[in-house]
Amino acid sequence: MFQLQVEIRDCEKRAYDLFLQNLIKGTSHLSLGQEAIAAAFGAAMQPGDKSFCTYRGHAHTLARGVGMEKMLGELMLRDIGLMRGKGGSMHLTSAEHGVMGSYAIIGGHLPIACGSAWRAQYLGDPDVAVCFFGDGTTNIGAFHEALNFAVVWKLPVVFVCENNLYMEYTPIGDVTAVPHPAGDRASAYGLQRIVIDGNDADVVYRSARAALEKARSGEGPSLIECLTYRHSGHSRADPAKYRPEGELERWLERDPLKIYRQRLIDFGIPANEISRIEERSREKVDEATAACKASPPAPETLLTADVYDDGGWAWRN
Ligand SMILES: Cc1ncc(C[n+]2csc(CCOP(=O)(O)OP(=O)(O)O)c2C)c(N)n1
Ligand SMILES: [Mg+2]
Repeated sequence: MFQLQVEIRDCEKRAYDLFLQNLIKGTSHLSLGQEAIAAAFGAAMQPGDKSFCTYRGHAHTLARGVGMEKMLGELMLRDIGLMRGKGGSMHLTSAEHGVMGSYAIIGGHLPIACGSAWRAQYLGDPDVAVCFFGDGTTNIGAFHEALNFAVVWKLPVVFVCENNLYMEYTPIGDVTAVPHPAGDRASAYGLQRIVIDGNDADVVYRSARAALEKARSGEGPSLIECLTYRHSGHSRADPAKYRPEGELERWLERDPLKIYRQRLIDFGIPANEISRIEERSREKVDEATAACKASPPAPETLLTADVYDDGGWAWRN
């Protein structure tokens, strides 16, 4: 989990650098500071499980085993990218890895995750749907509809709220009736209130394992609220000036990588072994960046590829 967190951090930082170099176009939303949640769930999930994430989905996609080359290549809209450059940052999808899409419409993917879980239940498949979303999403109707539906049908789905205190630029506390936007609403759906430290990967891992086992054994859904903080702005156009002074610094003290690095040292892992993981991650990002830069842009023919299930399109015009 340490390696995964380091790799996600380095990959996200590189994505930012590439944007500044004008090699990544359009917007994107980084998970800097929120790595522990994706890494812990990535470690706890089984290969057949399905994940559903938002536009802030680079971390969750990497955590399911999608390589850095495919990730950065997709952000750079290169042929080497995960979807050959057709999707970009906000639509990362890889059915092969169980990454069933990144959704830009707030709350839109919660009912879709229910659909996936319903399919598994109906067919008797063992996979669980894990749905990641932000605190702001809890004020959207689809959140409440999906929770009710999942509980009534006892669906194998785990809802994971990443409470980073902000919905775009608005503090979630200013617009929400309860202090914990997901946890405090769980009882309305007959669910246990689970509010955890989302910056400690071990804490998230234990909670993830319990919820996945519950879902897999036919005991129905869970709702987990993970407390965390994004180190940068909402998207890269956002300098995050609206945050009160000292808030970022306080959260940097609780940086998930810092916490986990210290945990490894406390466990007696030699410092050089930890550094080796960090160095290897930087090398991997450099190698991936070079491969992406060498890759051609997405071909124009891609525009009309994969539009129809049967592969054809011309005869429809
Ligand atoms: C239905 C809908 N309304 C508004 C938006 C614009 N929007 C994009 S991100 C965002 C904030 C979401 O905040 P949160 O759920 O806390 O996720 P975070 O960005 O913090 O991860 C909003 C309002 C949208 N994408 N979809
Ligand atoms: Mg948020």
